[in-house]
Amino acid sequence: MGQRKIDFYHRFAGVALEITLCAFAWSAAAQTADQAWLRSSPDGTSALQLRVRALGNGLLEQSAVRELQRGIGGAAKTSRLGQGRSAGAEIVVGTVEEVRMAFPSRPVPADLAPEGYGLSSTGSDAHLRIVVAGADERGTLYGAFALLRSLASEEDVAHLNLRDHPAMPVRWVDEWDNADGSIERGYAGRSIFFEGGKVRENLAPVAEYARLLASVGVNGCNVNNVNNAAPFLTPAMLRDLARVAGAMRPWGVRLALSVDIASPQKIGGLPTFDPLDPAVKAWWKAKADEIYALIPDFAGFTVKADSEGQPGPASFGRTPADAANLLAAALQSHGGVVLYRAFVYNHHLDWRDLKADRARAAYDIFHPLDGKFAPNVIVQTKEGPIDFQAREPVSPLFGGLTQTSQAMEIQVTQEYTGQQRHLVYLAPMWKQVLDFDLRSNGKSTPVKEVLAGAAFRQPLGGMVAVAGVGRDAWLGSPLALANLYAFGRLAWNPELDPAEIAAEWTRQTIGTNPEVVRTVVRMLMQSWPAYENYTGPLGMQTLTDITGSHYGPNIESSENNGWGQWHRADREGVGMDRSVATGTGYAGQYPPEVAKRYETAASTPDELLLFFHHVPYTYRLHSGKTVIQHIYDSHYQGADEAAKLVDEWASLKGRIDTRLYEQMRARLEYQAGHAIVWRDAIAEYFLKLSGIPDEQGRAGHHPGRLEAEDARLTGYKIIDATPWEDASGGKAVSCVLASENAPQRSCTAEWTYNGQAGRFNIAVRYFDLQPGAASFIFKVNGTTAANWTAAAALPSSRPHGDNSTRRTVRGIDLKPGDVLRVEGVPGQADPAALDYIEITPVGTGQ
Ligand code: GCV
Repeated sequence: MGQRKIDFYHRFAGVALEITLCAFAWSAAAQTADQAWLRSSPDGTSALQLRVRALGNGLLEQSAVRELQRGIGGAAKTSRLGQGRSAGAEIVVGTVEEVRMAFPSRPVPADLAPEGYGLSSTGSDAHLRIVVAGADERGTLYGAFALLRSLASEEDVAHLNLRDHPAMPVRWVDEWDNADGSIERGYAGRSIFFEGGKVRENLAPVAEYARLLASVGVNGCNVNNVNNAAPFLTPAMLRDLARVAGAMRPWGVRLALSVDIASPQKIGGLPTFDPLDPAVKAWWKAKADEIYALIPDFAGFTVKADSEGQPGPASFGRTPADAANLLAAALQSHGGVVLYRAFVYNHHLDWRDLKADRARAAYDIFHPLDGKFAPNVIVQTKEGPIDFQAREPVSPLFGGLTQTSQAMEIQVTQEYTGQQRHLVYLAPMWKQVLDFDLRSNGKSTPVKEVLAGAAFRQPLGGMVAVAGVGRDAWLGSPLALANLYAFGRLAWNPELDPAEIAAEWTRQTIGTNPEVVRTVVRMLMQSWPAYENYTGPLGMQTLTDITGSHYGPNIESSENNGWGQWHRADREGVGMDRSVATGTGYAGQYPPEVAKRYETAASTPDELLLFFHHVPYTYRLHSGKTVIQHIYDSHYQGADEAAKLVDEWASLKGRIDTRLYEQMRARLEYQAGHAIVWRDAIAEYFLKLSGIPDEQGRAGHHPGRLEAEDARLTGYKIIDATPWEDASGGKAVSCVLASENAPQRSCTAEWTYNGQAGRFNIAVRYFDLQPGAASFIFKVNGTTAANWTAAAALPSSRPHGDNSTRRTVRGIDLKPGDVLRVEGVPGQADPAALDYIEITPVGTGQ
């Protein structure tokens, strides 16, 4: 879209526009799109005298008109636009054919691509007419949203003449919702679709979600988990699912379902689910017919098979192509597609075998099947070869399937990237992947062109985001919504710049004040590099609890098991040798130019070095640093960057909605504290393992830290942390509940301050366990300086990096001899476990 400077508002209002977030949006009780980026008039009326009309009667055109009325009303109210000056002006919405018939003399784009639109305006003031012409009905809706985005971005809508269309046909979200209302890897409460084994009665949030999706061009929503999908194909559930499809239909979002390939046996009563068995084929055909009778615009199936315990065609010696084509045949006459996931791997690998490599699996299994898939099958591949880590190389499969339509799966729900408790704007990562040039046949082959079907001339292709929205304000954290927005925008146009997308989102969501926009964009853009720095840099992957929560640090959890997320850290060095010459051979799965780059440590970029090579800790990076020093430096840098996010946000106080400000302030402070938990766990783990000190003397030295295990303890018992790196010094104290009959009422840890007199910030690091809510009181010389309840919903029920939390009490005056005391009061099963207090002079850190 062009960068024309606005005079629309001046035309209508003659006032400068500065939209500030309205308080109603963040406090709304019902779950609405207003909680995300679609702001509308508080009372639903339009203050702007601008007629909006549709030329046709189609459902989507009506939605487009309603949306324009609502959006323009909102812009008018919030921007205090004057009334009446635009009387007579109008916005007209229609398909290209309708526009041509209504305005025969008006030039109309003749060759719009499917789902595309043209926006144009003629006349001025009372005679202004803006025409939204869609290639089809969906195009009219997308055009309407584009017009609203132009308004929010202050572009000149009085001189419009532009057209646009989506780069890729498949732009879906996948939800991993279970029928019981839980969501696999969801971090925003319970399902908006299901509860108690059924579709929810109230589907208003589903309609609002579809509205949000449509506003960024998303055209499909797969509503159920890829694990345990069989119950979703029962006749009763399908009838209920038709209501879900109905709720999304006005927004052009088609329903899709994850299916269990063993369904003919599990729910169909057949003795087999062999994809080549005629009875199985007939079962799927009848099932597809049943679905389309209920949901005529049904989009298709997503399949996870032979993966992580899900059944698959391998049980019968059949291939993924056999299974995909079975489903494709059933859907074909109805226009449905199959998204067959390439996330197929053996999770019982032998970790002692240095040639074993999970990263190889997708290519090894799917590349030999290239050309064998039916035309309505799309192979859906995660962006990297492992599993949504903080950084991975691009999956080589994108270059390995030249005769198959492909989609890329990414995660909006932040499974391995902070679970929405950490601000991590992922669009820069996705953009790197989209732009990555695979150099297939020695020619430019960026991933985005593969997904558009253009690189290898395939009929289909696209992007799919595992979204994980729930009832808690969609994604739990207000700023996490920038990821959902950015996914839609990049799937529509992968050429867009993530910073521009962030600015666009901020203007629509938080405010248009240029300083506010600059600050929020800076924060978003800094957030992924910061997270990568304090979790797992150099391509080591996220060094988290691989077999559990996927949240806090747990460095060895990936080793000595069959899951294959190995980093192979030992006393001498770290990293996985994936070279062809001496390693697993994974590097050789890329087209030759890229394979050559990754084959040697010297030619591999620093950020992926340890993904491809096992090197000594003393190995020098291109940056000139040794690997071990980089590990120390990046973790300290990442934690500092997380602390800066708090300061940046603080600069917005009073300039943005108060409730939003407070919500995010608390989240960012938590993140800054948890970044220190991460930093210390990893820096100290590698210090101990390598025995090589940090040149800057930081790792393992914490001058202001007073350990709980060294305190004068009353009631508290010293415990060993597991893993050891998750608590400072490997130990903590726990106010262990003695027994149900004689529970500990409270415990205390007390220290005498021996440092210099001055003013300090004092961080208290404790463990906020599930279930229960312990409380803490921090006292200086017997006077309470702070008290709080530890009631956050963090993973894990034992003291662990998942729930290790820092709370900073600021501006405390201390002199030698002062007594510092933490009183912990257990709450249910939360024993008020405590790690340390840390005293830092004000102005020198957290
Ligand atoms: C739906 C990872 C996640 C699983 C998820 C799986 C997948 O392993 O941790 O929760 O299962 O990916 O993508 O199928």
